[in-house]
Amino acid sequence: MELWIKKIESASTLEELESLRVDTLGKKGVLTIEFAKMKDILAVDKKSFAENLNRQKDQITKALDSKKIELEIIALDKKLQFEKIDVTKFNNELSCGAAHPVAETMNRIINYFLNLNFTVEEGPLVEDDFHNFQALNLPEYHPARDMADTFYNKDYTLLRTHTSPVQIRTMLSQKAPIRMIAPGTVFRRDFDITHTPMFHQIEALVVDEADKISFANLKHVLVEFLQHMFGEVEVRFRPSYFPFTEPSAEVDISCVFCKGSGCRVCSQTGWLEVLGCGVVDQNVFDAVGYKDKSGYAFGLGIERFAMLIHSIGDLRSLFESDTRLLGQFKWLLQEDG
Ligand code: 2NL
Repeated sequence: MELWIKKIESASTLEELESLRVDTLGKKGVLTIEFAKMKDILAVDKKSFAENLNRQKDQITKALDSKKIELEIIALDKKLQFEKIDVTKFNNELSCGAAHPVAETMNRIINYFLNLNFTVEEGPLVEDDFHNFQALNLPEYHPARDMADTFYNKDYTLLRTHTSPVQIRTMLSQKAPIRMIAPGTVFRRDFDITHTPMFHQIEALVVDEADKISFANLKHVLVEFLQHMFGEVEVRFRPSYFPFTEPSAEVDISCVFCKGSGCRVCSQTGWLEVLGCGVVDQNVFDAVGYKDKSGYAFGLGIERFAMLIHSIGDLRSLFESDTRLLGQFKWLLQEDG
């Protein structure tokens, strides 16, 4: 038995150890054969014979077990040497995605107004005439309702042409005060170098008791917002007209490319138009049953903002799904987390 113990102790692989186990404790192993002799042993000798065999079996089992643990540790060490992972190594081949510049710009604007405690409201893309036009002081024969500008369905529903119906729905379901933005997809029958039939808008609406909200409030919020988005720019308000606001204004920033000195992008004017705004027209409040209220609203096109922020020259490149465009925006993920 000493010999078997020695053999076990000098085994150098788990396979070798396993065959030693079979040779000793296996079905035809030396110890198993010894145990089988029990039946031929005289009754008086049986006890000491069995005790002796069991002791030997214990010794062999112990030797096998401890050698097994030893060899397993060695095998694991060997395996780890080959499978070592350097967690500090940078994998240049890892490729990650990027938010589309329109989505990223929309998120930036949403986050800005969330910080000002505005709520974010949503509504259906398929709208009806009341929410999209009538309630917004766009009467029945207004040119904006023209079949040439609006996608109408057979059942007289339509694809919303702006996100304003979301504000109408919000005013119909909530009481003032309201501070909200409505970001989303809108549709118009326009397709040329500067227009796509599907694009994105964010509109904002603030409503409170009569005389509480003024054009001055609107002007302050917009100047702060535009300087947050575009940096140190001049902001200019030009009188304009929208059916849903009175007074109304279009807002320009000094050209982000030439700093106002005149270039191709700003058509030598030094200014870029970025949004439209105004004080909510009383007719809109009447349409939603708001009494003695005051408010301001503004609306902007996300694509235009994205193009100005990222110096994208061609609107169509935003809709071509060319990964070479998206690839240029991966760094934004690292910056914003
Ligand atoms: C633009 C101009 C604007 C609004 C949108 C609005 C909505 C309600 C009431 C009053 Cl419910 N106004 N929206 C007001 C002024 C301008 O958008 O150029 N958008 C791209």
